[in-house]
Amino acid sequence: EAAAKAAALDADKGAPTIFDKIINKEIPSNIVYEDEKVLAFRDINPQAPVHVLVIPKSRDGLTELGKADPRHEEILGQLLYAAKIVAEKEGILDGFRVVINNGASACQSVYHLHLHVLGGRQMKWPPG
Ligand code: DGP
Repeated sequence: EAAAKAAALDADKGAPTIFDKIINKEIPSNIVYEDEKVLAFRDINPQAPVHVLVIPKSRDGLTELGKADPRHEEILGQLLYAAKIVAEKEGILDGFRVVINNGASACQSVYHLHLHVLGGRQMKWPPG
């Protein structure tokens, strides 16, 4: 928990991120779903039996959800729909959670918008 907070505070919000390298296949990832606009791959530090990140292939200013403006409406819908496809592929449609951490106080550590798709266990509420 402390490490996550430290990483969040250290993040440079404007810089290219590790996700660019994942998108460009410069570093390997375990891809679950891909289309023209969206990439979904397994989180390196899974918090549930299924933990997949869904990202736009083009960041286009979407370092975080709070930076969204009307031009992002279409990709935001595509990301959420891709989260459903991932849940279906992973067999967790009966129960899954979609999370977006926005900003340091939410422990966002990578400034390229991403949806966490979590499932495969009983999720708790409220989240931490
Ligand atoms: P967040 O804290 O919401 O910004 O989540 C960022 C997530 O990205 C975190 O759960 C760990 C994951 N992550 C960071 N670096 C890598 C990587 O190189 N590969 C993969 N697969 N996931 C990564």
